[in-house]
Amino acid sequence: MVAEVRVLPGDAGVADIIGAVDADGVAIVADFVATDWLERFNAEIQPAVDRAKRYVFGNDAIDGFLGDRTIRLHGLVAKAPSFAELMIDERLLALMDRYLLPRCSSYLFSAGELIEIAGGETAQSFHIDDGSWPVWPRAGAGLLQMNVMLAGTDFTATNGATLVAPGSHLWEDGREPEQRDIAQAVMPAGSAAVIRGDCAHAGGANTDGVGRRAISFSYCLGWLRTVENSYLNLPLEVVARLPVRARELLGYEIYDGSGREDSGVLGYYEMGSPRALFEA
Ligand SMILES: O=C(O)CCC(=O)C(=O)O
Ligand SMILES: [Fe+2]
Repeated sequence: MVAEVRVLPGDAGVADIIGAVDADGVAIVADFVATDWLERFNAEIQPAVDRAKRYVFGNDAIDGFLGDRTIRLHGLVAKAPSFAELMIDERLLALMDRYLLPRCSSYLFSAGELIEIAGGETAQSFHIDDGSWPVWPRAGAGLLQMNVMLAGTDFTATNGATLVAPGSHLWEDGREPEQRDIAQAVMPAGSAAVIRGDCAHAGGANTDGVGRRAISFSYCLGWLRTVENSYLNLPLEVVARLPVRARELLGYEIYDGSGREDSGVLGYYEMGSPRALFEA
């Protein structure tokens, strides 16, 4: 591995993060969350991690991608209420405004996933998360989503720190990362890697048996189907207690494309905004 991921200090401004992510498709921001927030989140989520059962699709490609020594949990804000603070973090939303608003009038929270890699897990295949949607060829298709990979525990070279190919968001279609293109997002707990949806990456191999916990979450263009079905993963009474901005991101607001995008309205609830659900 010779490539490197740029590491910005914890107080890096939005412009600095954008500068690095524009250039490389990825950047790490150190100390992105406070230690006490991370302790709170990890304590809240632990019972769900302990109960987690692996879902088997029976499709080798999907099951292999998700990993057989990896715990994955959705519905994060129902399992760990402190996640609500992270999903509406001001700096993150300023980044999403910059990357996603040029192509939609509002964006959505696409998925929040706890990804805990245990000993013996092998590396994932390289992919782009924009590949969730069948928009091919990729060249010229534009960015569909942005991912944030927060280290819930230390990410090390041997416990599965995310592998990434800096600059791959600018590659032509079909180019696969070679060894010299690959960097590893080695970072202490609390750091965050911001990864463009068109930047190639993969979960790393865990060869030392030390658990690697990621809080991986993404935002997508508001007219796409979200990766996670939060309408079903989050009970309505949980959603009702969330800040309004979090509810909007989860789709409890109408998508109004009738302005700049010259398109239509999506996500109606009874011919109006789902916001009405909380305004009784
Ligand atoms: O766990 C990781 O480091 C990466 C996981 C990933 O990229 C994915 O599941 O899409
Ligand atoms: Fe991914």
